[in-house]
Amino acid sequence: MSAKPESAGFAAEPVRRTTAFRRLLDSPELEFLLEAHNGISARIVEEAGFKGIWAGGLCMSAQYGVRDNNEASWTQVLEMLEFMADASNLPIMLDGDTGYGNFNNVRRLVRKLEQRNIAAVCIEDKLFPKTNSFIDGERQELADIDEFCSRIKAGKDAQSDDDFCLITRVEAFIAGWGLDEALRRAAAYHDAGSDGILIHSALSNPSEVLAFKKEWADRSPVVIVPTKYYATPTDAFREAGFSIAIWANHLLRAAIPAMQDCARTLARDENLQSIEDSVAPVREIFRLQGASELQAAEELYLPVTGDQTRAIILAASRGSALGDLTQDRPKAMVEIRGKPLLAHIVNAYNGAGIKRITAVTGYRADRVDLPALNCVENPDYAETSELASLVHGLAADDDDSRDLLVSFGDVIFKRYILDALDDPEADFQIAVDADWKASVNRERAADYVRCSESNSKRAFYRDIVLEQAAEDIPPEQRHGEWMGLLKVSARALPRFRSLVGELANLPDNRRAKLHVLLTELVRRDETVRVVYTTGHWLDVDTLDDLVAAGRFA
Ligand code: SPV
Ligand code: MG
Repeated sequence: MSAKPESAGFAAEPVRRTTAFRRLLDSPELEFLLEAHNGISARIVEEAGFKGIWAGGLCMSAQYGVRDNNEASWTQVLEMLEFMADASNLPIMLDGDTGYGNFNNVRRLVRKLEQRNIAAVCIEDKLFPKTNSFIDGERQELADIDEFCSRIKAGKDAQSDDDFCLITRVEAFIAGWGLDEALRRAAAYHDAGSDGILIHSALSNPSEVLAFKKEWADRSPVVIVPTKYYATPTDAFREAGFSIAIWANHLLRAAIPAMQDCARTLARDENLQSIEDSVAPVREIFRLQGASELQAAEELYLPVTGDQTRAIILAASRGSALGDLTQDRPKAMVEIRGKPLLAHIVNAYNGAGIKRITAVTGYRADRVDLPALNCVENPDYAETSELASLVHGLAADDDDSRDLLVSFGDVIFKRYILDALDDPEADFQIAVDADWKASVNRERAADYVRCSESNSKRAFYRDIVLEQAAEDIPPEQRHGEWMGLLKVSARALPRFRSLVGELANLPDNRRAKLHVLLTELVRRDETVRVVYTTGHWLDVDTLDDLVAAGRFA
């Protein structure tokens, strides 16, 4: 495929990782690969600015907790490579050990690596199962040259991308042979089609690799792993003309003392304070995982759920009618079937997928303590009422990107009523019990409503709107009782906020209840949609209500 010229107005094609690796190998500069052994370390290597990754056998086996003796299977290595290739865009060279067998294993390996977007593989002239070069290297047996060349040829024949690289690693020095053997092997491997030579040495000085490079000259690129001759200045490698230096194990080695220190400190101190400042914040893990990309994708793909709604529960009042029961707690915390009233309300919200809930507290605010509930206090609860509490609830959460539900801390309801307030077009929706007569004998103030139409089968198919809400609507004009549930669309929230603020500032409204707000919405030509239900809610005012609530819950 020919590259499209940028000047012709086409975007440049992304460089394939194989091509990127081949450029590193062929570059006249000394290039560097850093070791990575899993997805997160691969990302860290890329972020640090490296141009390529060494997927080293030592560190990959170590992160699995096994020895560098082919104890991890080659497919386990492959699986990890897949995570690494997903986590970074860099070309990765696999330390393919001996190729995991003979020519047949190597060609299958190459095909599988190409499928996983791995740019290169390095195989070493030893026998399966291999041993790490730094463990008794002199006792390690080298492969027969011809047999090893068959691995190289089969690997090269198997690749389908011309830029995929197969590097061969000469272990002659490791196994105690001299320069002549190293050169003899390198020449044979080169003739078999190898793209470059990795010359390895376990000496603490670079004499072996420098001697090799001097004789080999530029017959093909030469790669080194200076783990043992680490004290050599990097410029010495540059001057000698090496192609790539591999820092082969340093991320894992950096992590080991950090993990050991952290583990020992925690075992000794049994608290997290002493290590908190020396460990990465959790959000750094999220960043490295790319969590923000998923959040953006969720907004794009996931259906809108209840989580698009938040709630404010007005729970500031004592509920004196409950006598001793509210001596040391607000009404919302009185227990019904072993759980506070408020917990039943929170459960109904949670059941509808609503988690973000603010409770406005007042009387004995210290007793309102439920998990995952955000509390805000109305300090003037004794001299104010519902409207003032709502001001505090709105001020506590300025997220106007979600719809808002408002309800009372002493009203329990079935979850389906929340689901019924589901008109996406409506800016204001209220739940009204059409069966208001069922509770008319109770001695209590109730928020009655007059609507555009009474509840009926016909009404089910129509948009019913609120006309008035008040405690003193004459019985013949009542269409139902408002159960305290109001839903405000995110769209209307800015309007709603300013109206609530305006009304609450009027001196006459210091003790105003929410029906004042509903009627004012209507007066200002807002459409307040009415959703009729019959029953399935309960306003807890008296001891009798409490008994009924026990049955209801
Ligand atoms: C590796 O990193 O696994 C290597 C280099 O093969 S070495 O450990 O030096 O043999
Ligand atoms: Mg290795």
